[in-house]
Amino acid sequence: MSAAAPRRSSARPGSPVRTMAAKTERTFIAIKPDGVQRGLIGEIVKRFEQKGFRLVAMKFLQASEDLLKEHYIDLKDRPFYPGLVKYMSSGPVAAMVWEGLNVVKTGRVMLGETNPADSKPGTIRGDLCIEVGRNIIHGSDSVDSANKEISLWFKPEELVSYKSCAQDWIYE
Ligand code: DAT
Ligand code: MG
Repeated sequence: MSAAAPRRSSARPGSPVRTMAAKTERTFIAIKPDGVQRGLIGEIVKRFEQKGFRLVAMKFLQASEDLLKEHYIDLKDRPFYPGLVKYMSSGPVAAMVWEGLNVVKTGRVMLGETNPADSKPGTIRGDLCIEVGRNIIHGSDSVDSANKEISLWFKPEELVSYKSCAQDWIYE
């Protein structure tokens, strides 16, 4: 690339800030009650680990209807909202925060489409489930929603800081 190539980033020339920040992007991932009951926690965690993302927080809980109503507040006017809240609160979920470069967008690609029928093989929903109302996993759809969801589900002190020993083999 020539030195005069147009810059897409608004960061100062030569500034490492943008790259550093992007590697610490975080997303909220939750294995839903059907994923837990079907014994898929290990399979799903494995995919995020093997991709190279870093686990920041993880907890196993049966979420209250109030928490889930808030989590899905943007969908409150949809006809499936009451059923969704009921299903999500019907059993334990595994709630997690994962970190890495473009983890929000890449995480959504790894999940597949909302409806498993539209999800490609190789994605979590494409490989492991069939119906939209039992699609086994949640993943934040934007950095803004990720930040909101992480603070809804986790206290700041539950987010663990450490350097992964694989970091320098995952990023150049
Ligand atoms: P996603 O989970 O892919 O972000 P969403 O935010 O639009 O999808 O919806 C949240 C969840 O609501 C989704 O994972 C499953 C359920 N849902 C969405 N659309 C639905 C529908 N048409 N019928 C039943 N459940 C639906
Ligand atoms: Mg969503």
